[in-house]
Amino acid sequence: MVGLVEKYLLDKTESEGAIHATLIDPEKVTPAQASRIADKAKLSGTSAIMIGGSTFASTTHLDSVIKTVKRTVKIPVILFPNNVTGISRHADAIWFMSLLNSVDPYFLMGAQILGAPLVKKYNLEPIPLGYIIIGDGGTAGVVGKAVPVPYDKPKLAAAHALAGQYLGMRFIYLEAGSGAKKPVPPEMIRIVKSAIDVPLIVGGGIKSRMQALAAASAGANIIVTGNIVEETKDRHKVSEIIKGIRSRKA
Ligand code: 1GP
Repeated sequence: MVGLVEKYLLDKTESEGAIHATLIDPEKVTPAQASRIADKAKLSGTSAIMIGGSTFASTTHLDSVIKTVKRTVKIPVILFPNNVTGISRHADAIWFMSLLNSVDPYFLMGAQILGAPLVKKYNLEPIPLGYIIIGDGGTAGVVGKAVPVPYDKPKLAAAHALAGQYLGMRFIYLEAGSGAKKPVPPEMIRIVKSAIDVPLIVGGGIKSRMQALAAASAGANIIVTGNIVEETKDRHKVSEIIKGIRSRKA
C-alpha cells in the first residue's frame, strides 16, 4: 500500500526529524520559472516539490510545468490539488486529500470520487492526507468552504487531526493559507503532534529561519513554503529556511 514516494518521505522524516518541501503554484509561473525554482530549491536542500494552487490552472499548463520540473530535478514531484483539475499524469504522486473542516461535501469526498479513477488511470501514487485549515486559511479556506480552526484552539486542531488519522489518513497537514500573515502557532503544532502518530505537515506564511525552526522544534515533520520561493530571486531565503529546520534539536 505504501508507495515509493511515501516511503521516501517516511524514511527522510524518520532520519532527519523534519524536512522541507517546496510548493510551486502553477498559476503563478511559466514552466521555465518553475524549473528554475525547483532547481534552486533542490540545491538548497529541499526534499520534494509539491505542485498546486487554490484556483484554476489549465491542465495543459499544469502538465508542461510538471514535465519541465521533472526534467530538472530528480526529487519527487507530488500533486497538491485543490480540485480534480489539479491532477496530472506526469507527477510521481498525489496528496490524496480531504479538507477535514470543510462544510462542503464536495471537498470532503466529492472531488475525491471524481478524481480517484484518474489517479488510477495515470498510475499516480496516492498518499492519504487529512488537510485542516487554520486561522483565516487564505484562498484555500474560502475556496474549500472551511470552518477554520482558530489559532488559539490547539485542542480543536488536535481533534481534527486525530479524526483524520482514525479515518486512515497517513499524513496530516495544518494549513494557515498561502501568504498567511501568521503561520500556524508552535503551540498548536506541539499539541497536534502529541495527539497523533502520523507525520505532520505545516505550511502557510512561513517566511523566516526562526519561524521554520519554531515549527520544526514544535514537531512539524514536513515544512512547506511556497510564496518565499516564488517571490525571491536568490535561493538564500530557501537555504535559510532549511538551515532553520536543520538546526532544530532532535
Ligand atoms: C500553502 O502551505 C502552503 O498551501 C505554503 O504557504 O505560500 O505562505 O509559503 P506559503
